[in-house]
Amino acid sequence: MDNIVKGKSIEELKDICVSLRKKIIETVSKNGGHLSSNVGAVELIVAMHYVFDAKKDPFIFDVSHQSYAHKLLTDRWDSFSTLREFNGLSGYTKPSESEYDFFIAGHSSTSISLALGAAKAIKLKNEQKHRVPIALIGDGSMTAGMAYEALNELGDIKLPVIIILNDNKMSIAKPIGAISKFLSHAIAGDFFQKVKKKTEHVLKYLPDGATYMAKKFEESLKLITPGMLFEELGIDYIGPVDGHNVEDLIRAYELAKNLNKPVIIHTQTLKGKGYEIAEGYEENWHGVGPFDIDSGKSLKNSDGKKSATSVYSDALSKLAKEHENVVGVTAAMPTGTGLCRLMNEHPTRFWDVAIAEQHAVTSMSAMAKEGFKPFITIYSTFLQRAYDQVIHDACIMNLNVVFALDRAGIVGEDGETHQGVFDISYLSAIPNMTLFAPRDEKSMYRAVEYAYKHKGPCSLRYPRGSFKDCGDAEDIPFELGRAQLLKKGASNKLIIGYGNGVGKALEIAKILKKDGIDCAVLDLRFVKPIDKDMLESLSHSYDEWYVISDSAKIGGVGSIITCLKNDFSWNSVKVVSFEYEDSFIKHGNTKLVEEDLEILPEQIAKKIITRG
Ligand SMILES: Cc1ncc(C[n+]2csc(CCOP(=O)(O)OP(=O)(O)O)c2C)c(N)n1
Repeated sequence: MDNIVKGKSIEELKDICVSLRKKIIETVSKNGGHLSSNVGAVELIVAMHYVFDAKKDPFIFDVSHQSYAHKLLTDRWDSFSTLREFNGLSGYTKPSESEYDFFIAGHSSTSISLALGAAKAIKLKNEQKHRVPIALIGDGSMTAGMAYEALNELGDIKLPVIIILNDNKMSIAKPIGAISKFLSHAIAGDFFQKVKKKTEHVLKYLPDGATYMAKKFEESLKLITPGMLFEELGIDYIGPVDGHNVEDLIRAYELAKNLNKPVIIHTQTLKGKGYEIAEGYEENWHGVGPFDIDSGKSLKNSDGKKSATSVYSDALSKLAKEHENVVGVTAAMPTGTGLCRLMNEHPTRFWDVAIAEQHAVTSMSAMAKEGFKPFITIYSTFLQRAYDQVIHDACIMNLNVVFALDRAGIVGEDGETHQGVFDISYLSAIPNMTLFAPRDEKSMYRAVEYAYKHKGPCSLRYPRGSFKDCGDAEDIPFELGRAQLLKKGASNKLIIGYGNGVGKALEIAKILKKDGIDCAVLDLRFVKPIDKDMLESLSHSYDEWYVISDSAKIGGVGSIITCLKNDFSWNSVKVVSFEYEDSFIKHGNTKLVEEDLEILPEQIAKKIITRG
């Protein structure tokens, strides 16, 4: 592929930016995606392709949700219409999709570590003259500990790595923490502005509006600029640079390239730039579904059902009003997790701690030690990052901590990096941990009530979007380790549902009934501790058990039941699990993904019939 930006004039580059923005807005308005992050990063990426070479320099996009312009500049213009579709382009970077994508990403704050790793490899391979890694990271992603672990080493070993900090003063929501305040405060400060003016005429060769903290000014400026933090860490600082001015960006990038050291270029951008409705601090334009470009109105057809997230948020709000010791935390997802409501209602008891899942778990563990009841509300996929804290700080101490896992199961268009399928496997192995799940809206209230009473660490999981319909199944309180038999059957078949799998189990039972097969249906409710007595008694009437749960098969519900069955020698019972097989699940519309995995209710019913 020819690099279409190399050698172009500034005016031509500006035109390229216009057409990239247009294409991004048009495509996202149809397919959904990360609108405001992408239009905000267009110039940063065009300048990257102008100064560096994506064929040899590792281009590393943090989270990579802002990489659309890079995709469009690297052979994917024509296929861009398939963005986030099943079998189409991913919404994130993906080396299997393009040789220009150095790495996958989806979880935040990995870019500086990746860049440093690449820099070590480049050095060992003696390729430093021709290659330099570039990490593009947002101010939101700079709130996570991992970024500082990498900076810590980078400042010490001083390999050439270029970090482009895209500071739009937004994470998904408002950025949290001292560091983001420091970045903006220092730049806006009066004193800084005065010194900057003085410095500018000395450093005329630098980009307009930018100030390179050259050595001789270093000491005087250190105390008042955001460069302070980075320079103290041993990383050169260039900035602030207008992140929508390609010319300034090119000059800053070239300067950084020539330094041959670790450098951070602090750029300032406007999230949503170029699509007026989304510009600025509009959290709801971070990730969007299809929308009308003129009005900005969503085109998504609502099924009229409440999302599991908002039911959880309602239930927790009720609980928090009743009990003063209820507290809670989200890691940079106040709206996504529904905790924003709690943060408004009880601003002293609910916190957004930024992209800091590990810190969220450990700090809430200490609150539990002090007698509070924390609801740690995190997406299933993001709790992976805090696995050690779950074991080391919550479970060994056997603390009264609740893990509320949102987006458990297949999440759709975000794909591999975001699927919430591993939590049962990774949590069930931990001593003291109790795992349970609501099946529908009504049982979510019961689950949240139960979580409050439970002694020791526990976790409840619920899906993205709304629960599957469970009809008028009796609404009973959760009781530790107790399942609920929803329906007896005349055949030898028992369908065991867990969480959102219960609605699906009922649907499968309905389909099979039409074929003359009358199955029993069990809502397992607890996967740990599991209802041994109920399962033992059911083994006398039903010897074919089918497990339905939105979770990985290995270590999932079926495997827990199989272990139990073997322990208790119910050898006549056959257990078949329809959980996810041992491979990463692709992105795309959830129904299409499930169809591909052959786990739609009709497909499962067919398989059960075929087994006889
Ligand atoms: C470990 C982890 N936690 C949470 C998220 C969800 N998330 C995706 S993007 C984002 C905000 C990133 O903000 P920033 O880096 O400033 O990028 P911007 O979209 O503002 O350009 C968050 C919290 C994530 N991707 N990874």
